[in-house]
Amino acid sequence: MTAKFSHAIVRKPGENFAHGITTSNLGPANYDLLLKQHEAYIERLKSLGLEVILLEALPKYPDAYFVEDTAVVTPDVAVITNPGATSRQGEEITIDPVLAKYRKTVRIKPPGTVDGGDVIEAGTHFIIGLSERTNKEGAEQLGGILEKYGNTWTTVSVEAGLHLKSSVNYVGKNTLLLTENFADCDPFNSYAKIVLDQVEQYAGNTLLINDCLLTPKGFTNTKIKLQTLHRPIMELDMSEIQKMDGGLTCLSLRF
Ligand code: CIR
Repeated sequence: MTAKFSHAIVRKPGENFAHGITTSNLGPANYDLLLKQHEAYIERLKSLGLEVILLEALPKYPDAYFVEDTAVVTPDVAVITNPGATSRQGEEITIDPVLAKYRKTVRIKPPGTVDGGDVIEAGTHFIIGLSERTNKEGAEQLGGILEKYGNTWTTVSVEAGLHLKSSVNYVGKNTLLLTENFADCDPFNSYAKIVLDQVEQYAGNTLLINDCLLTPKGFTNTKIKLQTLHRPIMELDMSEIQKMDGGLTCLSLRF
């Protein structure tokens, strides 16, 4: 069973968003369009019945609207991360009191680092990507906390892409949507797999909200493949957010 979400935390992108970290070569993002895409994302979450908690931009942290990286929220606990990028450390401090209204919060402590974008939640099983942002120490701390609440966990090495969820996402029905280079990884053996076309890798960042799949606009073959799951599919234009290395999951914390 996948958790049903009733809430989402999002944060407005700040005017200085362009100072955020990016490796993309898609050109500069347009702020007005980025804001419009962010607003459309919020409206979509609301239309799916979620109560959306909108936080103000954090001028000191141009990447702070990628709130997913600051916590891992389960039905029982909110684990506040220690983000792996130095320029993002401190974002999590502002998320703790917001989540504390809904869950007991527990912190990942240095030298452990974790970005929420590296953590796949598939029911009560968690797959933690070891990446440039999430280290072994952080994964072990997180795994230990998850275990305390009756969950299981494993790790997988992230050799390509920024975060694990840049390439692999749980889309319900015991199925993972993933890029070809993750298709043969052992931790994914017990799942059905939908493998993305090489040219549609970005659509790997598809977000399951309750029974609906939110997927980035313009990835036709992925949409066709997702139709085999017999769930409603909704597309959102993510062009500007993609330019900042972000995707659909990154923009919210769901619980
Ligand atoms: C970063 O590099 O940290 C941001 N520019 C993008 C973060 C995307 N977050 C995510 O995939 N969970």
